[in-house]
Amino acid sequence: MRSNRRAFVSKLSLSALGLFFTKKSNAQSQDIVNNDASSNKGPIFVSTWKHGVQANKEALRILKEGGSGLDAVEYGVRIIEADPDNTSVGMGGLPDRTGKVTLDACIMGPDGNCGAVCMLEDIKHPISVARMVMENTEHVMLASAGAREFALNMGFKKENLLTKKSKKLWKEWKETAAYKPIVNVENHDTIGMLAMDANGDIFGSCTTSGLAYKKRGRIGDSPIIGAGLFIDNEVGGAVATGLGESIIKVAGAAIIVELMRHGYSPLEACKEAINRIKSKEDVSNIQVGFLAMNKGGEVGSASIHKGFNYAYTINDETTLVDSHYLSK
Ligand code: SD4
Repeated sequence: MRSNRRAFVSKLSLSALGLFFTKKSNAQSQDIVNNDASSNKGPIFVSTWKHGVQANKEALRILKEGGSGLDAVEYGVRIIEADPDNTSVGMGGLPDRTGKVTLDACIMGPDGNCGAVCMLEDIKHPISVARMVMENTEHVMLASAGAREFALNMGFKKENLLTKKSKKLWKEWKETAAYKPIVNVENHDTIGMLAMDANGDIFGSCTTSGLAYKKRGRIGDSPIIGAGLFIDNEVGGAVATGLGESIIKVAGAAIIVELMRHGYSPLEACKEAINRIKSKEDVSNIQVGFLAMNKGGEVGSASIHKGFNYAYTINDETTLVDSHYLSK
C-alpha cells in the first residue's frame, strides 16, 4: 500500500532540485511535492524524456502569450513532431516494417473531452489532427485512411515523413529484419505532456510514431485514452511511454489516475502501475515509463528500468528529472 516516502521540496528551487536529482547517480527520484502556496496551481508542465525540455519551454511560451492549456499541450509537442532528427515522433519517425511512417496521437482537456488519431500517414502533426477530431467531429478517434482524409479535408498538408535518415535506418534493419522491442532510450521516446494552467486545470497530450519496424497496422498505447494518456480534472493526469502492448494491458494512464483518486501520490500510483505490469509478464527486456501529476501540482514518475527521465517546468524553470525505477 502507500508508503510515506516523499521528498518535500518546499519553496521549490529548481536549481536546487536539479542538484538533488543529479548528485547521486543511484538516487531514486521521489515525488515532487509542491509546498509553495503561491504556485500550487500552474503553470506546471511535465513531459517525457529529454526532448520534453524543449516542448515544455514552448508550452510555457504559448501559455504566456495568452494561449489556452490545450494550445500549450498541443503546440509544445508539435515542436518535437516537426523535428526530423527525432526518430520516434512525427517527421523522421522510424517506419513500420513495410517502410511506412504511421503516427498515433491523442489530446485531452479538463472537461473530459478528448480526441485521437491512429495510424495516420503523410501528416506531420497528428496532435493537431487529434485536437480537430475532438473539436470538429462527434467522435473521439479516427484511424488510418479515414484520419488522413479528415486531416486533408481540414487543410493539413500531405508531406513525406520518411526522411533520408529514417529510410537508411529502416534499410539497415531490413538486412536482418529481427523484430525485438529493445530496452533503451533511443527506441522509446514518445512525447507525453501534462500541463496545469493558472486555474489549476489539467491538460494532456501524447504523440508518437510508435515502435520502430512494428507490424503494419499495429497501434500502441499512445493514441488510446486511458492507456497512453488520461486526465480527470478532479484528480490529475497521467501519460505513458514505452512498450504500448504492456501499457494497454494494465490500462496504464487510467489506472494511475484512479489510484490517485484513492489517495496514492503520483509516484506511488506510477509504481503500482509498473508493478502490475511486472506481475503479468517478464519485464527483463521491456521498458515502460509512467508520469503523473495530481491536482495539488505534485508530480511523480516510475519506470521498469533505469533510463527514463522527464522534463519538469515550474516558475519559469525547467529541470530534467530521473525517474524512479523498479528493476534492480
Ligand atoms: C508505442 N508507447 O507505440 C509507444 C512507443 C513509445 O517511447 O512510447 N516510445 O507503444
